[in-house]
Amino acid sequence: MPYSAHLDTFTRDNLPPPEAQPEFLFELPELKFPERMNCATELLDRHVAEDRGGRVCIQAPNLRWTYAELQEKANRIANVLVQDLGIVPGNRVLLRAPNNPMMAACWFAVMKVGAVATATMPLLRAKELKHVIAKAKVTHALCDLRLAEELKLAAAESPDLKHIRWFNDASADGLEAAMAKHSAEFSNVDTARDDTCILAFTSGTTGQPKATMHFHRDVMASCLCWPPYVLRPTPDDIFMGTPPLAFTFGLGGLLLFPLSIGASTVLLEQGGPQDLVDAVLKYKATILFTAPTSYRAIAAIAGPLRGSTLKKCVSAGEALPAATRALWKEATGIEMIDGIGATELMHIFISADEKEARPGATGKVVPGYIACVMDDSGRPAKTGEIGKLAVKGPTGCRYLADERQANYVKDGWNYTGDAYTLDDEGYFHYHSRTDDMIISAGYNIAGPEVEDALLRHPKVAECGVIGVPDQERGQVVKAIVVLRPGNDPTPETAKELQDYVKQSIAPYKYPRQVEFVASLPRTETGKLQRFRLRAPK
Ligand code: 3UK
Repeated sequence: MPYSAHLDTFTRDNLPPPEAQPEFLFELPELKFPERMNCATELLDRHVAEDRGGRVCIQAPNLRWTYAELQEKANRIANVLVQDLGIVPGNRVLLRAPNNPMMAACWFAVMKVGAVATATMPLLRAKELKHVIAKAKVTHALCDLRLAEELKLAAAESPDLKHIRWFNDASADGLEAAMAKHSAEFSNVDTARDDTCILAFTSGTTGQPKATMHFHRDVMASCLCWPPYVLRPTPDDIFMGTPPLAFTFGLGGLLLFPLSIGASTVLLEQGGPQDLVDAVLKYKATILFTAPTSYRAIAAIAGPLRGSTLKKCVSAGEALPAATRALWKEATGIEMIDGIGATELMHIFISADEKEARPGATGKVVPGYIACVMDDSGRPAKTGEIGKLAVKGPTGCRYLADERQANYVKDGWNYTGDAYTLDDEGYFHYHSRTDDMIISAGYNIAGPEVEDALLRHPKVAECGVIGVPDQERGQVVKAIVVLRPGNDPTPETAKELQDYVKQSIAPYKYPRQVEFVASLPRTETGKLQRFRLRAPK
């Protein structure tokens, strides 16, 4: 048996069998990890041990913690978990809060005690929480008092979940009161590099969410590939953004990556366009992480960001339309860094920095990974030919006890479910989700390309393009459009948009149907829920 610090072997027992797992690559010298490692030691304690304890680590409204202060909080919470709540290495701890410093301290405490962090999106309701708790066999929960209601409902029907502590709670039985009774010292559990430390649930636009398993070494690998090779931050950078810490895009961009290099992060509970513009100026943020739609919404009021401290803007979660890239550059002067990542692979594996960026392309494969566009028989497609994106690297898909493992991993490759082309300069171009390709009168049409064309029209705020069943053509292209304020949802406007698309891309791609709506259905991670657009009303 390989070494493990887990006394509760639930995650190890529920790994996919070796033959169902992807191949893992550790070619880069920095990815040769020691057999035992704890990512909290690397990301947090190391800075204090190396005399950087006094540096600013996390800021939030009316709060500023140094590395030493975050370490102290995390140690106290770790002591509460072990001494008051009887945690055992390998137990699953549900974490639930808006993005705030206590959430970060709890996350590190869970790493320190060798347990498994199961963070949940703030908007989840009791029914969804119950599923997470049952699937991950959650035994403990640390939750922001303001999000207590739904968790209490779920806990009442979840016999596995025995211990809950509320934080940002001033009462005598809150987590803060318990922390005050415990030591600020804690010696981290000596976990194995391949002990699971997070269970990240997929945002799941369809079907039951899947739990992806990541090891201590995966957390470190995500910090050692895309950040140093593409983002290239410095210890003086100030990170900021909107993705929830329960989403690995947010966990990496707003917590792991800044801490991995001794930089600082700003955690905001509110991520509306005006909140973000104000916060960038107030905290002098230099790096911003958010989704394409959010950049589009901020662009309208982004004037003050031009010439500000903001230098790097990262977009992920959904394809970045070339129209949005252009709009952002016009508004701020900044060329965005696009990157495709996935919960299954922890973070970004294809991307381009601000100098290498090409409108309409996601970028090149990130060092540490290899990527390929495959044809239907699982062989590399020809240059320029549309196929399925397949990836391998130091991280990869392991679904906890889930038959759908075989859909994502084939022949050692991770299939992300995206249709891509590769050009002869090594740039990968996104077309659509594999199952979202529209087939109309024998033509393959990628919805996002039509969306990009529509987004260039000055009357369009947001849009989604889908295929709807049609007797004659199999499917026809339908656009669902949110107009900018002051424009009328009339047949004339629809005709104007149709003509506009016909003029900018191949005419057979134009939307034969146009519907105007007030807003589009999106996940908490900013993704358009196409299946809801397709559902008959
Ligand atoms: C889509 C993109 C085109 C794509 C994520 C960065 O989004 C993340 O993880 P999810 O598991 O979804 C994965 C899927 O989302 N996608 C994401 N980024 C892009 N499509 N261009 C992009 N730049 O369909 C992918 O398969 O929610 C993103 C870091 C960590 C993440 N978890």
